[in-house]
Amino acid sequence: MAITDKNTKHKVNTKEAFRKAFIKKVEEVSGEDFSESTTRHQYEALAELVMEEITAEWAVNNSRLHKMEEKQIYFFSIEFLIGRLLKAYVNNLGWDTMVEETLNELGVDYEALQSEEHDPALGNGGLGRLMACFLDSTAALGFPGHGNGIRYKYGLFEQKIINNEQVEVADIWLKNGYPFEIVKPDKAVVVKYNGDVRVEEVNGKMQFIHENYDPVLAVPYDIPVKGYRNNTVNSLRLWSAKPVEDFDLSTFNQGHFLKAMQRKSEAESISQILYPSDHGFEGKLLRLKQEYFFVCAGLKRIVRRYKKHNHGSMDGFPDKICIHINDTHPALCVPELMRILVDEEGYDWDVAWDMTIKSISFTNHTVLPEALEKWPIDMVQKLLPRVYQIIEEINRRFINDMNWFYPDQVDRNYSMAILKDGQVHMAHLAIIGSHSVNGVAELHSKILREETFRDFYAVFPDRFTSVTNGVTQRRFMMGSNPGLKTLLDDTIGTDWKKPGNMCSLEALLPYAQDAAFCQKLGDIKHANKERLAKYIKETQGIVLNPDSIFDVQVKRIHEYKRQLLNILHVILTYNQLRSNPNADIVPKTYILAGKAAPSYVYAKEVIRLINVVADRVNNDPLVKDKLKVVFVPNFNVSVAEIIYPAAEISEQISTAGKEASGTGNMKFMMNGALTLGTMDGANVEIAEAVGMDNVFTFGLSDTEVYNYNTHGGYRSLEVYESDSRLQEILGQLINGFFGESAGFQMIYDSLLLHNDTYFVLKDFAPYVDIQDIASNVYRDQKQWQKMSTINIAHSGIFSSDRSIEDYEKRVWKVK
Ligand code: RUG
Repeated sequence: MAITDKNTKHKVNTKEAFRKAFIKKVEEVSGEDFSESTTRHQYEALAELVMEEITAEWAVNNSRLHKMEEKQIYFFSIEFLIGRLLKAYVNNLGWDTMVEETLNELGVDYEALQSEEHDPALGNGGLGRLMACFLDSTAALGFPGHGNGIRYKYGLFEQKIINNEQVEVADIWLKNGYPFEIVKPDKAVVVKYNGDVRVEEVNGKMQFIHENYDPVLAVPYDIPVKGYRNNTVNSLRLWSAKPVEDFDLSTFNQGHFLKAMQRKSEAESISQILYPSDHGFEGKLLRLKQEYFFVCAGLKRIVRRYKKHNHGSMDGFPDKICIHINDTHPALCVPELMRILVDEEGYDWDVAWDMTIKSISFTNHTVLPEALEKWPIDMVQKLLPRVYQIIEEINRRFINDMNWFYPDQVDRNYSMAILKDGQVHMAHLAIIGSHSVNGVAELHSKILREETFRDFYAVFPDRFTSVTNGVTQRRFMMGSNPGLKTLLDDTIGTDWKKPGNMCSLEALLPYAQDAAFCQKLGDIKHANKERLAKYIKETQGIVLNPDSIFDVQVKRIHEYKRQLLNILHVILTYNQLRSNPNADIVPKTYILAGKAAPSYVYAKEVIRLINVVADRVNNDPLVKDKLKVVFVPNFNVSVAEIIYPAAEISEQISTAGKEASGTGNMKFMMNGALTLGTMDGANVEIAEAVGMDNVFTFGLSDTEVYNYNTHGGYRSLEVYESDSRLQEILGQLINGFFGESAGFQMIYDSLLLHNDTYFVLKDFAPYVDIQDIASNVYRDQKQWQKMSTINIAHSGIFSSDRSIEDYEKRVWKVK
């Protein structure tokens, strides 16, 4: 518990010292005697104490990093879904027992205190959460790795369910201030938009001068990323947009009050809101502005700092700096770094290109065509005139080289262009401008190589690699499932908790046969189910049966993730129970949660269907305790931390080939839930790790889906006509069964008239069968707990520590 770093100034390292410091701090923040303090005051006090401790370490760490002796990694990402930080800081400091015991003695409710922290929703889902897990693991492993993104004023909307429908409410996460950031106005930089590029010849060299531009100020806010019980403190830098002059006084003095205000709000709009779509391409100028904003500001600061500590030279930049781009949103790093190297640092194009490629690596996170970003050429040209010229030149040289090396493949060469069909293809830019391109699970990487980027793979085979995603066990297991953590410590010792060491959980394997261990594991799960049931009772008034199977699907609502398949099966079970209320079925509770992009009408219909079905089922006395359906509103990191430990079945049922990896599947697994899923994304590797006997798999393979799709899909009507269960269920969607106004024509049509793009009906029968198999296994609790133990024992490879170690070896080569 004691802080060992001798450079640490603060000495809150004994219970007594902490107790005193805490009481004093509460009195400072509240201006009242401790006995009068509110939970809010107590939260603010603890947050301040934690920050004082961490910032002291941060300063030491930063001055070491500034010397640039070690190679540094920068994650550029448009999303960082960090979740609440207080408890994670407390744990990483090694303060957990001290804090828990002291607060308990002082009569302070630690859980309530933690709930005072607004969960910052600065990401949509898997993409942003992955970055947060990677930051945690990078620091835990002692690597210098930092995040670079946007400090959105409004995070992802808060989801409410009103009349069974999703209603979006603004998420004002900064309303009460945020104690874990430090604003650094002295490190603000200017980002330039629009304007013209003038070319001038100076000493025989062309100079490109960007003028008449619209400047916007990027102001950094830094959040410390504290390593687990070590003295690494890295940084997450989030940029906020401000007008260069807070107020355009000259315009105002000329009487143009509105115009002066408009400049201010135009600048601020850049970091105003996180786009609520995690896959669809947002054809908005503002989105492009956002992408350039954090790329330009981030690179400027990295270059400045690098030069400052390297006598003003950029020569060794690629040996010391890794710019890792998280999907294509930061792909403008490629032309922007070229612009800095060529225009500002005076390098020849070829040298600059070599340095750029060596510095940048790219992770792709999706193969969905609608998510592969493209921007209209004229938009990029107007907004970013010099950057566009550089993209044009990169494209020209690339196509020239291709035509030189592969003169007989002109069509293929052109298909790989960055500029084509009037658009800038961001994935092509990212691949051409990076030394490493990876997918996020083995299957996904294979699809990238063989389908999506097949031509690029033929040209750059060595550039392609694969790194399977991972999640931080420190938040999603040790932090959120204390019962399990203690059981593991008592059973196999504490070594598994050391960063990078989670695979030693395999020592648990012999206990899969141990009745006493399995009994304890079952008891912990039951307690976690009771905790979730209590939360749902308190927040939604729905009473759950903790003895029923908790079958959970929580993730963004998307057609390809097929929440629809899940709910169609629920309707089937309901129909079966209505016709035979005494049927001998294992009681089941279906728990779903997730947000739909506000403009994604179909996904919102699926949410409505789930809620309508839940209403009907939960209020039907016929099914009593045998079937319950809950849609938990406003799924976010904090809610997730209550749900994962309570789950018994982890629904991972995407159409094969569509889910790049998934990371929820890993969080469920390490909490002992059994995966019920398709062979898609990282499910494949989960199945390989635990063996096919310890997962429930079903459905079409990615190859079968691909083959159907290359031949125009399958005939959903045929499946429908041959399955009376489907006829009844789909009929109920449109015949008023769920109430006069509760028709679901859009869903019905998508399945039958529009040929069921995501193979819901095709996979329905195998899904029903595997659900039955899972329920039957559940009757044998010994067998179930054995499978659960095997899943936990093999979950070590899905730690983000392992992912970071793989990136280190395959991509960054920091050591
Ligand atoms: O959909 C993918 C998930 O399969 C994956 O696990 C996650 C992290 O790699 O990224 C998700 N994703 C992809 N979110 N947004 C995108 C497209 O930008």
